Amino acid sequence: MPCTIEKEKQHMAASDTMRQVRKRIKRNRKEKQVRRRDWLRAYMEEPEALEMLPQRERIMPPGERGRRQAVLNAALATLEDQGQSRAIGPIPQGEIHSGIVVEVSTGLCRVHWRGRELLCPLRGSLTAEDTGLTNVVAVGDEVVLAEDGDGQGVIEAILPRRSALARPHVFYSHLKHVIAANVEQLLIVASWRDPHFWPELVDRYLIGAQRNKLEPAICLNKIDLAENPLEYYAAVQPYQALGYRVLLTSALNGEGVDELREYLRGRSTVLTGLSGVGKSALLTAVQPGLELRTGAVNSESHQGRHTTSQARLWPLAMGGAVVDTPGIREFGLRGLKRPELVRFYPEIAAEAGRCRFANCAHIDEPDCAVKKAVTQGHIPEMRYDSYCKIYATLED
Ligand SMILES: Nc1nc2c(ncn2[C@@H]2O[C@H](COP(=O)(O)OP(=O)(O)OP(=O)(O)O)[C@@H](O)[C@H]2O)c(=O)[nH]1
Ligand SMILES: [Mg+2]
Ligand SMILES: [Zn+2]
Repeated sequence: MPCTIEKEKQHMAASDTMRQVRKRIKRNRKEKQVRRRDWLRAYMEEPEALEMLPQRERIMPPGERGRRQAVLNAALATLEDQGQSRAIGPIPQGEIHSGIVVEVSTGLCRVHWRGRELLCPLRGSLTAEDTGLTNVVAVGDEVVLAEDGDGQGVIEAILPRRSALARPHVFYSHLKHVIAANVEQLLIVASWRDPHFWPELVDRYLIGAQRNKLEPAICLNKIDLAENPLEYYAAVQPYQALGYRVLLTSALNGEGVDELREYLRGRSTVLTGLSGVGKSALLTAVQPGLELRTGAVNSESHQGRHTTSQARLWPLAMGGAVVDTPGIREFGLRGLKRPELVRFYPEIAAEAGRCRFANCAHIDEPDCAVKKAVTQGHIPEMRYDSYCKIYATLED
């Protein structure tokens, strides 16, 4: 098997180099006839000789593209193999009446089951061992219950997840913590002020959504606190230009809440963002009966006070469900390698092909087309800044 992959990589590298050579030949047909013949001969006789071509020629060293592809495939493979699509515990034969976990606390889960809400312990044999995860059960999980005599239930098994929002655990960073299971969309909530809009965190969540295969959208809340709407229009424009859905809201005066309601209708959505941005306030505005606890932001630090302390799933009367989560300051991207980061910045990737060095990281290399595009205003500075900050935290 490894042998086949190796062959495939070599083949990819060779055909890619050939393609580059052909392109080059076409471009230079008129003025550089002699050189073209030299290249071709060099390639036919000694493919490695192409390594000696100046970097300006935009020809990657043999094997470079294959190497990049292998790194990327490895990254994607680890994402797919998150141990989340396996059932945990024995699944009974025949018809299953599963319940949905709406809240998890130590040793106990609140489960919606046959129209009732039960507090259920987990069967002791269920463990997260070998899953690469720190938690065996998460909000949104579908579980199989065994009823005991007193109308209470015990969680016997956790059904395979269709999707999940997971992030590296804060302390055991080689393991992941599932924030919410079986959700379709990730609503990244930020506030314009109190706490201040923080693009790097938004970008981290966007990357997290893509890695978790969830559809992201950005909600910029507290727009009532802006002096001039032009300020926040400019901040969200780069995201709109990339095709991300952006909702502009105020839970205080109701602006944008109708649009938010339509976005949530009939879908399962997890809300995430810093403490104090207004996640719980927005959900209460969408469905007034919810009356979720909200907490004032500290007037000096402009930070929230972690009012929501547990993730909780709420079914929506109009159809769909939302998971309100506690504010998260960090969204680690462990496992993502530096060369892969650019994939998550399409506007940077679009310019990267024109850099002098094929392996340009766009940080401090000479003749970097990306940096030039930033100076010329073709790439938003805000996005480039967050690219550099995130790049600095990743492994090679
Ligand atoms: N001015 C203004 N204040 C808002 C808005 N939305 C929420 N707030 C206030 O911001 C504070 C924090 O709101 P929460 O809903 O508790 O924030 P949260 O994101 O749920 O915070 P955590 O539960 O700590 O993660 C509360 O005092 C809200 O009243 C808004 O659109 N405008
Ligand atoms: Mg909250
Ligand atoms: Zn560059």
